[in-house]
Order: sequence, then structure tokens, then C-alpha cells
Amino acid sequence: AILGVIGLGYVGLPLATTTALSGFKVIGIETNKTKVNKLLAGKSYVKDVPDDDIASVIKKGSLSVTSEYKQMNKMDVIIICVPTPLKNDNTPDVSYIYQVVEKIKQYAKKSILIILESTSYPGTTEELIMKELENAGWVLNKDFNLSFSPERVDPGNKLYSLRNTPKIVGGVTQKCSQLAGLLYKQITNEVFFVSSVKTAEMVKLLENTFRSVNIGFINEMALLCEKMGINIWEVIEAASTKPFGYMAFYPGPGIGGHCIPIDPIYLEWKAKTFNFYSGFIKLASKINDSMSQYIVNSIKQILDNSGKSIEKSKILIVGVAYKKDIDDVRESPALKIIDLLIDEKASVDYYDPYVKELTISNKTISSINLTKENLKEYDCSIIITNHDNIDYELLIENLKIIYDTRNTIKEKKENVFLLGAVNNNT
Ligand code: SAJ
Repeated sequence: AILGVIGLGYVGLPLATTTALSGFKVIGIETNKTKVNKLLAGKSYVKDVPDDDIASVIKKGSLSVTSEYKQMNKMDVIIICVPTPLKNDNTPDVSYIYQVVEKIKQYAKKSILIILESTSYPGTTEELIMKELENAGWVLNKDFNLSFSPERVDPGNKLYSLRNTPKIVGGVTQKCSQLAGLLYKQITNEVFFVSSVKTAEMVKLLENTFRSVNIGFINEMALLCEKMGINIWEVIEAASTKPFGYMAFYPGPGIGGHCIPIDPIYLEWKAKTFNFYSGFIKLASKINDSMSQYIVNSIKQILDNSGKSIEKSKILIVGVAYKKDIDDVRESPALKIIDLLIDEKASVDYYDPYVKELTISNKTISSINLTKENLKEYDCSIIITNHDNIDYELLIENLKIIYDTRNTIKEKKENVFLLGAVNNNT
């Protein structure tokens, strides 16, 4: 069977490479020609996919990549991994899925198995794919079979991958479910079937909304602990000693990435169509989004207390990726914090070993080099993303003030202030 993967991004490229490595003949369709050319040159652009995996499947011909949708007519299975972002009005943008369905109508052969992996609200698979194909005269279970299976990989996670993370499958019919299960059983250790396609869509949203709500909660607790002169990080460490019934989340500068900030809004939007208003989702988003301003206010206070005004202060942001040890800056809280600092007329630089350049309100700045001389120039610095490969000793010795949003610097230092802990100077 020839496998088609539509969209070779953070979801599609690992999927296409893993399936090609496990013996499938895979055709990847990617509309971004720069990405296609990189892959053809044996180069990866997704951190979790090594260059030589790409090079070997391309060389062997088990993975072929193209921008041409007409290649769909060679596919027996089509797995849709296109982006599902938000529109400017914060509502779901499912236009990429819609476009793929139009191409399926045009090029795909009948008896195709279609699996949607892109995260979306419950009902998308049936409303957007099944209905569209049936309106075009395609007959379910004859001309096409259709399932939803959420991608559940955690970017940068070394322990869990596609193979050892149970794959959730929900089909429009039993047969659809079984067919998708047959496929995934060959590339993952465990397939977990659910009774409907909406259930499968909801599983993913529950997982990520659970994270957003718990992060919002612990951020609120961090602010409370600051008021009470208690160190939230110590409280979490102690609470985590409970062998059951507690799961640690950590305060931070807000949430980034292409999932956690977005998926709960998909669910909230769908809930509203049932006149159901989720307080948790809205509150969590509000708290998480407010962390950037909170941190800038704390910086202002700390600088004031040391006789400086934030205006004209030189501030260094340490770590701009949306989470540690990866290079992805999408929706990173660092971007918001830099914008807010610039609004306060501070002059802002950043250092991130994974992110060479950053475009902030269409100005491109590049990471500074971490040298003693450079560090001494700054009035204050903020650790936003605590990559493991940063020399924190060098920072502590050479930076006047460090505001730590990730509890990176464990020893108590006069010049180190910690989000969520009593800071004698604030
Ligand atoms: N964050 C906190 N405090 C925490 C955990 C995370 O502030 O306790 C922040 C992170 O800094 C980051 C954001 O939240 O900015 C999202 O972090 P994340 O750990 O959820 O990482 P993602 O979005 O890269 O990956 C998540 C997956 N994460 C885990 O399972 C740990 C998982 O929820 C999904 O499989 C994945 O999104 C996805 O693709 O949906």
C-alpha cells in the first residue's frame, strides 16, 4: 500500500519518516517548496527528525516528497497533517483541511482510506471531510473510509515517540476504524480504539486543555505565593512527593507552541455552538496570557528598587524558544515580553543557543554571544526559557540582575529574583 502524508510539518514529517523507515512506500505532499528542496537534499527542519533519517529514506526511495497534489492518485491511504491555526478573530481556521479535501475530490482514487491527524474540534472530520465527499457523490465505505487519529508526540521528548505512545483511533464507521487500526499497528506499539470519530477528536482536546488549565492554575498559585512570601517552587517540590493524586505543573512566563495555546480555544469555540461557556478554558487562557505583563511589571519594580528606570535600561532575554531544548519560537511568551519591554522603551537583546535570529514587529535581531564583556553591559536579564546547554554560572557571575521565570538558578543569590517566590527587593 502506498501511504500519503499531506503536510510535512511537526506532525507530518516525523510520521512520513517513521513510516518510510518501517518499510512503507510513502509520498509526502508539502506545498512549501523550500521545505521540499531541503528534504530532497537530505536535510531535516524538524528537530526530532535527524538529517540522516531523511537522507536514507529519500535515497532509498521509500519516501518521495513533492508539491504536486496530483500524486494523490497513487495513494491508498491519505493521512492529513496540515496546520489548524486560529484566525485573527480567534476562531478555528480549518481552511487547510478544506483545501486538502478539494484536492482529494480532484485527484484521489476511489476506495481511499483517509485519516485526519490535524488537531481540530469534535465534528470536523464528519462536517468537513465526510459531508464534502458525500456531497461530491463519494460513497462512504465504498469510495472512501474515514478516521481521526490525533498526533500525540511531545516535541523534543527523548523518551516518548510515535512508536511508544498509544495511538487513539476513531472511525466514522467500525470498518473505517479497523482499517486505520491495521495501518497504525504497523508503526506503533499500541492502538487504542474509541467508539466514534468525535470521541477521538475530543481526546486530543481534553489532553491539551488539561495542560492549559493546570498551567493557568499553577501560574495563579505562583502569584498568590509571592503575595504570601512563600516559594511556589518549594511547595510544588514538596507536593510532588505525594506518590499518588498529584501531578506537577510549573509556573512560567506563559504558554507557547502550536498546540497548548490553540487547542483549548478550538474546544471553547465548539462548546459555544452548544451555548456552553467553559469558565476553565477562558480563565486559564486569561491567566497564561497575563504572565508576560506580570513579568514586565516585576522587572520594572526590581529596576526601580535598584534606582533605575526601565526606560533606556539594557535588558537581556535568556532563551526565546517556546520551551527548553528546542528551537521553535512559535507563540513563544518571549516574543510578547520583548514587545512589552520595547513599549516601555527599554533596549532589548536576547541570547538563545537554538535560535540564531528573531523577527520582532518586522525587525530581525540575532542572538548575542555569551561573553563576560557582553553580559556586563546589561542592567537586567530575564530567563524565559532555560535550555540545558546554557552556562548559568557565567550569567550569575556577570549579570547585575537576573529575573528567573523557570527556577533555573537553585542557589539563593542577591541578584537573582524568582517568579513565584518572595523576592526581598520587590
Ligand atoms: N509550560 C508551563 N508549565 C508547565 C508545562 C508547560 O509553563 O508545567 C509551558 C511550556 O513552557 C510551553 C507550553 O506550556 O511554552 C506548552 O508546553 P508543553 O509541555 O505542553 O509542550 P508542547 O506544546 O511542545 O507539547 C504538547 C505535548 N506536551 C506534553 O505532553 C508534555 C502534548 O500536550 C501534545 O502531544 C503536544 O503538545 C501536541 O502536539 O499537541
